Amino acid sequence: MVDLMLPFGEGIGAHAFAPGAVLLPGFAAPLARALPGTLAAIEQEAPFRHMETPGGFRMSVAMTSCGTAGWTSDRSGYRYRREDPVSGRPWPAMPEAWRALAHESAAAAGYAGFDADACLVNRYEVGARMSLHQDRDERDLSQPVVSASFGLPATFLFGGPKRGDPTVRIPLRDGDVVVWGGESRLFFHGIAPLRAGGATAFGPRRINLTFRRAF
Ligand code: MD3
Ligand code: FE
Repeated sequence: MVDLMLPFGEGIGAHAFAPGAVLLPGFAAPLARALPGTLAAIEQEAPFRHMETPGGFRMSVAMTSCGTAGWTSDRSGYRYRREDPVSGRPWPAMPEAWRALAHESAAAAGYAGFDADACLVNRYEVGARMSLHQDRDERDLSQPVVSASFGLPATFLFGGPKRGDPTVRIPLRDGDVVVWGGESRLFFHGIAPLRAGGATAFGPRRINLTFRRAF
């Protein structure tokens, strides 16, 4: 546990819980108040949608993106694109406060100079889940991924470099940030089905932002 004094953290600590991964509890709390309005603006240009996996399954998580690159999945595979295939237009701009959060979080975790060009916005309703996967569609896998969680808590499933490796369950709560770099960058991970909970400022759901350097 290392103490940090940074603009996004208020007397919080950082926990390194896997090789290269650092949990920054509450680090994203300053973004929470503006989140519903910011999401509404993004959603207006690039609505949440349930993408299809290459194998033909509908994802239970609804997704959209902002930034110069957005992540997409369809029958032809996973990839980042400069345009949203739904509108044919560029993705909405990444809000400056979000970009700054990603940069400051990465720096606090020891990854200076992180400049995200993509923010994938995941929306979980009760029951939605994300099965175990690796994130490897980004060009430079030496760049970390920064994730920020809002709303209902979720159980994050964290494995190892091989699909069959045992998983540990880590609670991710409103305002938590995790920086995934080093070895953990390619570890298998997922989200257990979201459990019902109380209300949030944006309804009974969870929002996860993942910041990436895609191109
Ligand atoms: C570890 N999202 O979008 S966030 C994803 O809560 C994704 O929506 C989950 O996995 C969510 O790809 C988990 C934590 C996370 C995100 C990206 C990672 C952990 C990661 C990339 C590499 C290693
Ligand atoms: Fe992932």
